[in-house]
Amino acid sequence: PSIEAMKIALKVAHVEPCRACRYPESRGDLTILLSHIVLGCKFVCSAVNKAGLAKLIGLAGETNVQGEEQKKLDVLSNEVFIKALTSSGRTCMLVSEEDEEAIFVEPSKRGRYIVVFDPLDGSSNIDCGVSIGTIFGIYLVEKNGEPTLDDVLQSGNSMVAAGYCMYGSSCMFVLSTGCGVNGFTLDPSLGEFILTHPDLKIPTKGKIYSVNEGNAKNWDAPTAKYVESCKFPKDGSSPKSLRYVGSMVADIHRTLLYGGIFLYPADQKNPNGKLRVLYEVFPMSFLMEQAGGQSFTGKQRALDLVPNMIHDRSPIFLGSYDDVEEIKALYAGEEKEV
Ligand code: P6P
Repeated sequence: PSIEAMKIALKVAHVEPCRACRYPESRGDLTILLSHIVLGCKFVCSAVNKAGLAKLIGLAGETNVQGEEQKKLDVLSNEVFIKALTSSGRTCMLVSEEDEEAIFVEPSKRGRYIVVFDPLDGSSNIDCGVSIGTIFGIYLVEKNGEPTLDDVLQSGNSMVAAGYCMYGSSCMFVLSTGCGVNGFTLDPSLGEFILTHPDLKIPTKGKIYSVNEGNAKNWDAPTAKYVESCKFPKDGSSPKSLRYVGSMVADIHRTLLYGGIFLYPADQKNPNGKLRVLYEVFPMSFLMEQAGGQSFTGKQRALDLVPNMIHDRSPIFLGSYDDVEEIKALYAGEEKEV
C-alpha cells in the first residue's frame, strides 16, 4: 500500500493556470493562509476520529450564538481554527458560527484576508458517527487601515476562495479559488492531502433530491410543488430518490459528486431559512457555480445576496444546473411541466 500511496502522492494533474499563476506579482499570502486552514482541518480530523475513544463526545455545557448546545468538539474545533488563522499572519478578521461577534485580529498579526467559517458543521451528528465538516469562505480586503464589519458584509461575488473539509469514511478537502473545483483526500500514512478529484464538475441533471421532508407542512407552494414533482414526475420519468443526511457538508459533497439538488427552503418556522449566508450558503454556492451548477435563494442568485448581519440566514436551493432551473421556474410563477 505504501508504494501505491507514493504513486498517488506523485500523481501530477495538469490544472489550468489559476489566479495565483496568472498574477506573478502575487506574494503567496493566499497559499500561506490555505496551508493554515489545511493544518486546522488535519487537527480536527484527528480529533473527530478519536472522539469516541477520547471521551470528547458529550456536551461542553455551553451554548453557541445559535442557542445550540455546544459539544466539546465544537469548542475545540473553533479554538483550533481561530489559533491557526490568526497565527498565519494573513487574516484581519474572522467570523465563526460559534462566536456571536466578529474577531478582529491584533494589528501585529494582521493580514489582508477575512475568513468566515463554520468550524464543525453538523455537529449534532457527532455522537452517531455521521459525517460532519468544516466550511469556509475567504474575502480579500483591498483597503488599508482598520477592518470593519462592512468589509465582511459583502455579496458572495466578492469571495476569492471557498471550500469544505468533510470528516467521514475518508477526510476530503474540496476547494475553489475561482478557477474550478478540486478535491483532495487525506492520506493518513503521509499526513498529506492528495489530489484525487481534479477539476470536479457537477452533472447537469441528477436523480436525487435532498431536503428535510419533516418540514413539509411549513413549505410554501413552489417548494411543495417541486418536491411533489420529484416524487410524482408528470413527464413519466422515474421519481428522484431522497437522500438527506442532515449534515450540510455530507449532503453537498454527495450532490457535487452525484448531481441532484439540495434544498433548505424558508418555512413558517424559519422565514429566512436555517442556513447561514456567510459561512454555509456563500461557500457552497461558490463551489457549486465553479463546478457548473447553480444556487438560488427562492428570490435571486445566492451569491448576489448582501448580508446585513454576520449570522444572517437565507433559504437555499443548489446543485445541478437543470434541477435548479426547474425550481426557479416555479418561484418565477411559471407553471413548467417538470
Ligand atoms: P435540519 C446542521 O445543524 C445544519 O446546520 C446543516 O449542517 C444541515 O444541513 C442542517 O442544519 C440540517 O437541519 O433542520 O434538517 O436538522
